[in-house]
Amino acid sequence: MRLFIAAELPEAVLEALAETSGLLRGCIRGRYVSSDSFHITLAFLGDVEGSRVDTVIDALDRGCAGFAPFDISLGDLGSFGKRSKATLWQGLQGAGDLPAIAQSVRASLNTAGIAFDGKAFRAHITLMRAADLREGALPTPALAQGTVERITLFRSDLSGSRPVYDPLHVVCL
Ligand code: 2AM
Repeated sequence: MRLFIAAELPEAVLEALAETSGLLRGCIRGRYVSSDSFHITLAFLGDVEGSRVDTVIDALDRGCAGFAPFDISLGDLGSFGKRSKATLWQGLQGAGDLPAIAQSVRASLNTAGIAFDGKAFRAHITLMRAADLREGALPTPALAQGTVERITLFRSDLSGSRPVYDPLHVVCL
């Protein structure tokens, strides 16, 4: 099964992201991430054997041990990839303990022998995929802050018309 570990986002931040997504709908073409799917990925594991899931959960628990809830605040819009087919995201002005948790969880996955995408962690919330940024200025994004309280192991199901993310295990900080 396809797995990733992500920070769940506080309500005020989710509302601001939905507002930014609404502003983008007026000016940028592409595939919008549904507002019930916003998250910040800490580690993308990809396909993992079902028999290894307990090991992943154990590594996630260990990686998050000792961390307490912390505040984050939304920042500017940014993009990855080609301007004609970009991943468009909103970044963070204040990331709190997110980089430290990402590092700790990744170290714990390494120790457990669980593979993951090794690209450097860059805190972002994807709002659109295949976005055409060649025309039209980006809007000023809505800003908000709130407290991150949960780090979650998600299963990603890509079999339907849009990705569905099911929580398999939640760590309450
Ligand atoms: P993205 O939003 O920047 O695309 C589920 O696919 C989550 O895992 C998304 O948040 C996605 O980040 C992230 N992710 C990180 N590395 C990935 C990869 N190599 N393939 C697919 N998703 C990846």
